[in-house]
Amino acid sequence: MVCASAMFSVAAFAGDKETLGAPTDKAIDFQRGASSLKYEAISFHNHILLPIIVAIVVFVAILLAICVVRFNKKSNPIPAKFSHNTPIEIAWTIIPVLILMFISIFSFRLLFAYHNIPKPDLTVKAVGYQWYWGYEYPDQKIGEFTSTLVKEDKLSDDQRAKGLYLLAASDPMVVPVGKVVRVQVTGADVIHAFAMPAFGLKTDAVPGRLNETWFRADQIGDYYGQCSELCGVDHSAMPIWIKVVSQADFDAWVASKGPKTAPAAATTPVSTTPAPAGAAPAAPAPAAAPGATN
Ligand SMILES: [Cu+2]
Repeated sequence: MVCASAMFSVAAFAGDKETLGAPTDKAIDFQRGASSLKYEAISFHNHILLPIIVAIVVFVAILLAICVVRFNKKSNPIPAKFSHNTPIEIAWTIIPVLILMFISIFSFRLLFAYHNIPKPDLTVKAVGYQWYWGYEYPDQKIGEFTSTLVKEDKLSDDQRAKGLYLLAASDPMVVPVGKVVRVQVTGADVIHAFAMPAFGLKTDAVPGRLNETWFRADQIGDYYGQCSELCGVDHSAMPIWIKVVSQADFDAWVASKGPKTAPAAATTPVSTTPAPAGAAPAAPAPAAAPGATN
């Protein structure tokens, strides 16, 4: 079993794939998305908000220029005395309301898209701890395993080349491509936030509360995010690594990770940094960890 897992971990994740989430040199726009929610969020920004913002800025700049040129002391020595203009006041109240209503149509549409989770193919529970993440697959009977930061001096050359400082994690959340993944998010100690820019996700991990979000990854690859709620001294050391694989690879990963009957205390943590007591990963031997390949 261990041998098969080791072979799997070498072979399964090879080949060209997407890597999103690392900083990109000289980039100014949003990072590319890899899920429908993110495409819609980017489209909402680029096609609805941005034109409206630009139009308003141009309009106000023109008004300002007119005021500066036509109503300065030299060209308008005797200023008008009136201070009210009812039609204009009605217009500058109604028009912004109409603009906001127009924006809200698209804003609510996006909000509902986030809220109305399609029938999930897979459920993953993500638990935020000070300072690492735990992932659990209840339907696959995979008990919680932890995902900790790969420290800077432990980064592989590949990770270094991809700019994965503070993004590389010991173990990924593995999900199949093209499937609806429901993520249940909670916190074990303080409030954290599960954020994955490539999928347009940011959901608070609140102790005692189970929040839900979802995504459907379009492309096989590695996606990186970070805890996005200030949660203590190592807040910056809580990377989130989602590994999107083919269904076959996912099934193989589930089999390698599979339900274990051995007590958790007997297993060796796969993390590069030791997880605190009580959070012993239910993972098998380190050889089975896909993280070892990256
Ligand atoms: Cu956190």
